[in-house]
Amino acid sequence: MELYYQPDIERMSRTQMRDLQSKRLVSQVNHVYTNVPYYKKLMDDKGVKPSDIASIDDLHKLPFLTKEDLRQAYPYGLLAKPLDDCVRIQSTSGTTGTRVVAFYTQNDIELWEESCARALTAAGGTKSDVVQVAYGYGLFTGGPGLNGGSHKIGSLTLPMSSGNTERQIQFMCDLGTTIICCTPSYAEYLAETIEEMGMRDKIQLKAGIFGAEAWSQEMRLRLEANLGIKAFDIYGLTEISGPGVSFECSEQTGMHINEDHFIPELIDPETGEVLPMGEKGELVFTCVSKEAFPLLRYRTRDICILNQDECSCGRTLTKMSKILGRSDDMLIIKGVNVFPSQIETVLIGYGLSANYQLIVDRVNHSDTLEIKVELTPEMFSDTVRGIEGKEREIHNKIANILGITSKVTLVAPKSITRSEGKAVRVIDNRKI
Ligand code: DLL
Repeated sequence: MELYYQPDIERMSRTQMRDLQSKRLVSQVNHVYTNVPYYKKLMDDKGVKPSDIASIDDLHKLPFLTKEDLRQAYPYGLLAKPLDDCVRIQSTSGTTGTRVVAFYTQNDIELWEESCARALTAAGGTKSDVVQVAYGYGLFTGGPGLNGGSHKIGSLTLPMSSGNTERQIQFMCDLGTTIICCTPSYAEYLAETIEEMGMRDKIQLKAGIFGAEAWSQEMRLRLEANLGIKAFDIYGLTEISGPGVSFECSEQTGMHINEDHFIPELIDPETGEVLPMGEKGELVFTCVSKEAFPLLRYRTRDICILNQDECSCGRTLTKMSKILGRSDDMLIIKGVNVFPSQIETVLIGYGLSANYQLIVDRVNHSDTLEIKVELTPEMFSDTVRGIEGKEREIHNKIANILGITSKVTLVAPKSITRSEGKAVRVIDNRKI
């Protein structure tokens, strides 16, 4: 069986990796300074010259890039190659009104697909697998990224895109899909529907590659049990290339970062100060191999922890924890910082489904939080315990953990609108 992986890169010593990163960084800074007037100005304003960057120890001297820079430079202002050399764009719709448009040369596509191929390989993927890609295709990076990765390892690729759930399941059974790639919320929906269609015995899945939105360890265990798979997290963002910036291996204790291409740093989101390994902070990436859209020190707003502990899979690539929240969408309710994932953990702890919505409002100058969560079908038919008692219990638990009161509403299965892509977890009416 042929495995697609590069042990020389994924398993090189820390010293070798630092040397490789330093070499690529120096050349990338020169490329960007020479070809991107927008970034040259940022560096000039900060008084940094390309010659000041001799190794990754100098990375901290470079200015940060933010979504605001992307907005200002839209659409071509951060392009580092002539448009003639670009072969693709991908984009996000941008829920906050900031659209990201990323450009790719053919080499950039290769590099991105290779990152996804490494992710599939780490999840056990080989040329003998049938990979069903149920992420959206089109401008969203999920479908094209995993599709390309799957081709690279030589798997039979089903470019299903998202939606049309019954057809997904039919194909899954007929063609013997072994690896499913989709958002974790869509995976839950697939699992529910497989159960309803009585197809559980007919599926041959062994692994799921789930990302593009935050999901908890509790959700992992449930997906693994319901689909009979091992569930792997995958992370990425359009600005940096798409899925495959980092990926989980069999150890499932964090996602290995493809740091030969994307150098990670962790910073204090308030001060911008670089934090040591093991601390919790905002993830920042510097793209050292990309040609067309190579962002340097890009602030992702994603909060996580980095570590370089030895991994049983043998990879030496730095690992990032699951995303613990975002430095910009963290909810502040009645002055308390709330990450939706904290609430999700409580809900799943009560055996509830992961289909929930947090509705935040302001009534008489005071914040309110309503937590709408779906009962599982078993709970819905169990009238013995009483819904009100359960709602009170969850309310008390959340009050205990977060220190805020909320209105908990348990609703019937399937009454919260399903998304075929990323679930809409938070509705903040205070901003409207
Ligand atoms: O979501 C790329 C992707 C596609 C990743 C498929 C994984 C699988 P964007 O639409 O640009 O790109 O959104 C990027 O989504 O900054 C995170 O906040 C969030 N995100 C992505 N992966 C994860 C994950 C794609 N595994 C934004 N866990 C990022 C938590 C994630 N959040």
